[in-house]
This record gives sequence, C-alpha cells and structure tokens, in this order.
Amino acid sequence: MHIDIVTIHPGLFAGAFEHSILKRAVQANLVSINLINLRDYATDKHRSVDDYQYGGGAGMVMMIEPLVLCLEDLQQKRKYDEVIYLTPDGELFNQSMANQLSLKSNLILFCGHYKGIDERFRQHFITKEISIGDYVLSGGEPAAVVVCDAAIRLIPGVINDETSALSDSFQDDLISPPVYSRPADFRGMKVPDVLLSGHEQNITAWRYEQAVNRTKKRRPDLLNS
Ligand code: 6GU
Repeated sequence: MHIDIVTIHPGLFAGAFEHSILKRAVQANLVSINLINLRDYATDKHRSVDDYQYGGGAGMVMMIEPLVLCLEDLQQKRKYDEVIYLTPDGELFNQSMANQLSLKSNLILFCGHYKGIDERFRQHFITKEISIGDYVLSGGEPAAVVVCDAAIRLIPGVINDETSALSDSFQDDLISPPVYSRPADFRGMKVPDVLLSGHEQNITAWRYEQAVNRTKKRRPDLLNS
C-alpha cells in the first residue's frame, strides 16, 4: 500500500510512523508513506493556502487551487483508490472502514485546517470524507494518523500472528476480554483461576463470556447493530 498525506504541518507527523508496528510495516515495504506540504503548491509569493470565505464570517478557508494543483501533480504518478478528506463532518470512522481501506493499493489523505476546505474541492475531487469522532481537532493530522494506523495494521503480514488482529476489539462487534500477565498474585490481586487452569475450552468460553458482558455493560450499542 502507498499512502500520500497532504498537510500544511508535516512536522505533526514526526515519529508517527517510526515506532512499533507501523515502523515494521514500513521497513518490510508493506506500506510506504509520503508527506506532501500543501504550501509547495501555493501560487503566490506568500505561499498562501487559505483565504477569507465568500459571504463573510470568521475563519479562513483552504483555497481550491493549491489543493487541485497538488492532487493533479500526484495523480500523474498514481491512480488513487480513494481521495480522502479528514473532517469532523465526515463519515464516522470504524473498524469496518479500516478493513476496507487496508485492501487498497493507493490512498491520498487531505488534512483540513481553519474553517475547512473549499466545497468545490470536496464535491469534485474527494471520494471519501472521514471523521474520527464527535469532537473538534485543530486539524486533520491526528485523524490521518489514526486512520493510517488502523488500516496499516490490518494489511496481511504487518502483524506477525495474523490471528492477533482478528481477535481485536470491534473486529467481531465485541470488545476484548480482560488480559493478565505475571505474577499470578500481585499484592493479593489475583489472576482469575480459569486462566491458570490450562483448560483451553474453559478459557475460550470464559473469554467469550467476559467479552459479551463487557460489551453489554460498556458498549450496548455494538450488540444492537
Ligand atoms: Cl478528521 N478533523 C478535525 N479537524 N477534527 C476532527 C476530525 C477530523 N475527526 C474528529 N474531529
């Protein structure tokens, strides 16, 4: 998979793909990520990428011209499966979307700022708009990291034990059961006996029951969908 990320703050991604699972994915050439500074496509001497909005009102709008010049330039090298815009009024990101994106070959992500981007760019060039939750971030960059992380870790081969990603919370509309490691007794706080029993069937049943109970209690919405 190749991912192009267009941003006016490339520095916000420093280190984001240089640790842990994402680092391994990059090193194994399972994904390549390229940061593009939108200002490189500005057309005036101030390298402007935003301007006042027509009709008046507070807040700047990201102008269409640098966005289109940038996209058209990058499209000469690649045909994108999705042209994504990260925006709080986009479709709410979930595991199912992460699964779908993990199957794509070429993605481009546009990170918005200010009041948003010119509506004409959204209507004529963007193919998918994504929000990561009902709160407002200063810009789409942290959301881009979230979306990339969730998709990249699902690419076959990224996680060693391939069943590990499949047993994640949400992958089957259940949240994960509790987990424990050594010691079995820490200051009187004990690991449930069943996990020490070595009885695989009982352990599987216990984990499933825990997952269902946790989901009922914490995320009942997941059970009704
Ligand atoms: Cl994708 N962008 C911004 N600016 N805020 C958000 C968001 C995205 N998703 C949730 N809040």
